[in-house]
Amino acid sequence: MKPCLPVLAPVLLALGLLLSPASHAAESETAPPRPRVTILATGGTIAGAGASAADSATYQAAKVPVEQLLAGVPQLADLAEARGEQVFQLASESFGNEQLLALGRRVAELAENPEVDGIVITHGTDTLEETAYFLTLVERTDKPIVVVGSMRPGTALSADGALNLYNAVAVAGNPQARGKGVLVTLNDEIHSGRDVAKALNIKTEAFKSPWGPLGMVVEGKSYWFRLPAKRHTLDSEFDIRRIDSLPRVDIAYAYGNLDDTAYRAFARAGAKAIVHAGTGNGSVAAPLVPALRALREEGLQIIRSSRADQGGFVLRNAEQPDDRYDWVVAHDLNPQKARILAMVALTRTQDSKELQRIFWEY
Ligand code: DAS
Repeated sequence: MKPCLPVLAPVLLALGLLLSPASHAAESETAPPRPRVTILATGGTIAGAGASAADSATYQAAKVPVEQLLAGVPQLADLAEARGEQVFQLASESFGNEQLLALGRRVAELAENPEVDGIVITHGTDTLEETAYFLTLVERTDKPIVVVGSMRPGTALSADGALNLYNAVAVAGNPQARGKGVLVTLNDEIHSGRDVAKALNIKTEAFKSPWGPLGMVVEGKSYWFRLPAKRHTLDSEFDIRRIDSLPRVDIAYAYGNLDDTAYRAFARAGAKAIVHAGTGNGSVAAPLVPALRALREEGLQIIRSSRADQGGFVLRNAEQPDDRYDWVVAHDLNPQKARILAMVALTRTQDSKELQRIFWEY
């Protein structure tokens, strides 16, 4: 005859295998409060929708509102008290300086709010790396700020957005994520907002950091292996609350047979700096040097970076006499990140030696 539970209960209780209703209630009363995470939605594929489940690459980005994103992942409630806010509904290739500033200001307001423990930003993947770097430069907080996107729309088979969002909220609610700069989580990895870039445009394993991810997030738990080495957030000299506008900085992509047409056009359009996305070690074709030197003499900053897609490593006076030409080198920043740093730095200095210090430190 099977012994019934009332007989077994005292034994199970004694063994701690069965919590009495009272201790259950006590346990839930003693469970730590869930972190309060705000999710700022801006659009992108993570909010995308395709016509059929087989459409993993053919879809419209920036369609699904934030309430629906959150409703699609009810497990978020196990991780945090999550609330959503729709900041924009854009494919991120359409982000401009105005979106960067508006998003940065909203993040700063939330970071100052004692009722907010962490912030997640859902974002298109095309310019996610630029936004993440911008925020790491200008947000003066140690609260976790996690930028997340997806490579497939939520309507597709094996969509990656729901788990990416779950992991992003897990990291944003994790006190261990404090003070590590702005983070990017996709594909189970935790990357530094400074280092990460979109290396592939079709795989879920799209984002790479040349020096490796900071960690992993698996089943909502974060595992850390490295820390950022460059200045960021609380250690930054920049503050979104003191930036009214961003100067124009353009990127000229180098290739064989390039002439100075693009550089002169950018200068005429009012660029304060041009990032030269050079071949190899940020090389500059000989016929181009006089034009870039002339632009420098007219007051425009020249910043040498590398078009190498796994990240460059441009050193001063290696390929070009930067000291003599008074040019700046972008160190290991790719051209699009060099542009972000140049814009932010130019809000505080026009001095090329100060600019170079900033490129070494950030
Ligand atoms: N167009 C892309 C963007 O919004 C879609 C994506 O991959 O998120 O960045």
